[in-house]
Amino acid sequence: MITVKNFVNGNFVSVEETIEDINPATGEIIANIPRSKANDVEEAVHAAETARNSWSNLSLDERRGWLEKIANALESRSEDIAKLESLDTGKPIKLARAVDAARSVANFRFFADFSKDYTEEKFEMDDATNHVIFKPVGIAGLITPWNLPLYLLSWKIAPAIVMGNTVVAKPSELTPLTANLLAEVIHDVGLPAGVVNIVHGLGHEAGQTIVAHPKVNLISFTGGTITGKKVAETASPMFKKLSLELGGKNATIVLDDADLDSAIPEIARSGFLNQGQVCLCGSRILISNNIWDKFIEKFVNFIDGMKVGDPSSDESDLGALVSFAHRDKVESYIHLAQREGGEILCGGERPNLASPFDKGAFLRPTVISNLDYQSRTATEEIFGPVVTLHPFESEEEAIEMANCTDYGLAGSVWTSDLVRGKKISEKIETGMVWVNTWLHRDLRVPFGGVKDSGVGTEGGRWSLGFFSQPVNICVKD
Ligand code: TXE
Repeated sequence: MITVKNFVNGNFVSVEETIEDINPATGEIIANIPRSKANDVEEAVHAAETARNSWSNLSLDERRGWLEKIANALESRSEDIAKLESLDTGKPIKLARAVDAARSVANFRFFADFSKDYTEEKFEMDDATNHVIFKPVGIAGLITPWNLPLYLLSWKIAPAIVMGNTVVAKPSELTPLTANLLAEVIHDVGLPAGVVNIVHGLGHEAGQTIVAHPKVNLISFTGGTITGKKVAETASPMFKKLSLELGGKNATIVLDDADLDSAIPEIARSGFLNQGQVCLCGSRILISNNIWDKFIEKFVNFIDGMKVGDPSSDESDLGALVSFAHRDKVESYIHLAQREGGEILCGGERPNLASPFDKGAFLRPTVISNLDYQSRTATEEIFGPVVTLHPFESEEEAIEMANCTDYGLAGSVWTSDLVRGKKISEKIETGMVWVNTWLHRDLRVPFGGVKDSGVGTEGGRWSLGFFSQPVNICVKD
């Protein structure tokens, strides 16, 4: 049993009440974590405020050096990250190693390196020079979800602190363990006290208190669209800098000239990576009528062969969903799909697993066809191992179908004609589109959605811009 404490002002501190943390693959309680209240958040904000001046007075190079130290120390604990992430989320350990552990280290290393040129911009006039400098915003409130816990927390902490802000972060109460590991790493490397504070607890308590705190100047939130609306309702009238990375219902468009043998494993990855619990997952697959039968046969065969089970086994392609409540939600969408006339081509039920995994929140990967593309199942975010298939006649129809949801995060197009692929991508109303690939990330590029998928853009210089305040100093010659 792991005991998790808050990390405030460089110390690990207990709070009065705790919450149980459950391993969703077995139902076992694995940790007790703090249920922080307003006074606990207050202490963290006070620590962040006290550390503000000295941290922002360090040079950019000095702060970059701290990021490198954190990256190296995190890297030496990569296997611990993978194990804890797999235990806490139910995801396969091979995924936690390749994605969660690797990317968490890479985030610190990337921003340490990439920020070196983000110093000052100059705009000359005939008789004056404008110097644009980048100041810290102040105290950053960072709120993160359970699907990619340390990956997303480090994606926010690294640019926030390198630009001179101090941080109060609240990880998801469902997956607190790797945030705790990061606190240990930060403690071990000796980062100045109060620069990063981590407060555990419930969203409507600790999370809401951070968002509403008058001394927290900036909020970066990743999570569900409904929660994002609540965060915006609180933060916007307080004129806080706000970034909301919310949900998606991303379309995967398969044109008739796609090379199905190479595309299908990638389309399957895009539908089912992390049990379909990635905001970028391609959960609506739009398929040209000309290849509909061929696609279905190959795709369903591939998905049926995916192995669901013990997350610690290298054999498992899918592990457990993050919680029993979340599996209930995903299953309720499978039932809705049946009521909406959908035909389940594979999955749709829980797998038969041996003890202790018979008690876990597992679900077989599910493929559904025969649904109207405007049905609720095909337009609402399910965030689980469920994809729907829809035929189209023409490119125009595919684009109309892709754009018919309230979301606008990502999408992918599969074709052997790259010009055609790029042309279609330009018409898709999302923040990101991949052609013949998916989740192929370059950390320098903008990341963010349109419509109900959020506001604000992170990634590369967009993150550095968000976590800093540009100030123009115009000097007359
Ligand atoms: O996330 P929440 P939930 C989607 C997905 C999922 C749905 C709900 O569809 O089924 O959202 O998931 C904190 N003020 N995504 O309910 O509530 C919370 O403690 C401040 C997509 O589990 O959005 C956690 O730290 N904070 C998504 C974080 O918000 C609050 C990833 C996210 O939790 C709060 C996760 C409040 N009032 C779910 N209420 C993605 N975009 O990747 C909650 N929180």
